[in-house]
Amino acid sequence: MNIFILTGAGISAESGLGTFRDKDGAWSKFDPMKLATPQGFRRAPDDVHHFYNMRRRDLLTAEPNAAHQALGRLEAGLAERGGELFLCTQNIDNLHERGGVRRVVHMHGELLKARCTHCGLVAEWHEDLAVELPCPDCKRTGGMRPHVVWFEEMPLHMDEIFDALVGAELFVSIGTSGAVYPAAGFVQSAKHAGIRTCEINLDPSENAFVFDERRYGPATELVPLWVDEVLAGGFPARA
Ligand code: BJW
Repeated sequence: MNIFILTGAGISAESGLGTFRDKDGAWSKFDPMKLATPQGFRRAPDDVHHFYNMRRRDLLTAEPNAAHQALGRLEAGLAERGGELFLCTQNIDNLHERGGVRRVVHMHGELLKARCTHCGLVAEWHEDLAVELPCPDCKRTGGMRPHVVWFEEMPLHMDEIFDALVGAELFVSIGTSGAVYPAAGFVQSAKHAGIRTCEINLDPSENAFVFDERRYGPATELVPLWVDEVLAGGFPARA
């Protein structure tokens, strides 16, 4: 079976990384228009660097949880059975990779990479970023930014993602509120392509009503159980 999984901040919540729109989420304390838009970065780059520097430091001490590890098991198990996992994440953390998934597509970028807006360099980056840091390649200052996708910017790898989505037999959304497009529209695209859809989340997402099947609870409990079911052949692609 070919499975397309979309993950969001909820899958990393039990690893201690905050979500965005939950009661204590980032957007309850900070203004996304100031910290997650190109205009916000132009107006107050120090504030944006501070926000991502804190999150980068948190990520470097976080560990993958049972849900990340179960998806690593799923990728290997599907491959043994002649199937494939396409894991598309909105998360900028690297916990899927560290949980054992070999191929992860980061549509909103990666926190452990930096990009130079002057020369386009994208480099691994584990340190704090600052306005005065020169680009390691072109040496100009003021252009280094986190390699993440802010509002009004085009998400990454969209052609590859849509090809995989329409080629899948099952679409599963895990730990995302369904508030941010284009990811929030994937379930509709899957439905139009006749693909079975399933949501696994703590609470119903904004587009919960579209899914064929819904399971609610913590990802660390529900995802390993669901993976066991799939690998035992008890979760067929068609309803
Ligand atoms: C648990 C749990 C546990 C908790 N177990 N579950 C219509 C169509 C197309 C586009 C748009 C549109 N309307 C508006 C737009 C534009 C915009 C958008 O969608 N805005 C909405 C707010 C309406 N989208 C964009 O701008 C995107 N670009 C784009 O569309 O390009 C085309 C374009 C170009 C020019 C002009 C206009 C369009 C880009 C979106 C970039 C998003 N960036 C962010 C921040 C950067 C990365 C970062 O800092 O990390 O990405 S915003 C933030 O939201 C972050 C996330 O990836 C993203 C999604 O959040 P997620 O993952 O769903 O988290 P939460 O907190 O919302 O939900 C967590 C869920 O987990 C909850 O449901 C909990 O219940 C659950 N949970 N604990 C299981 N233990």
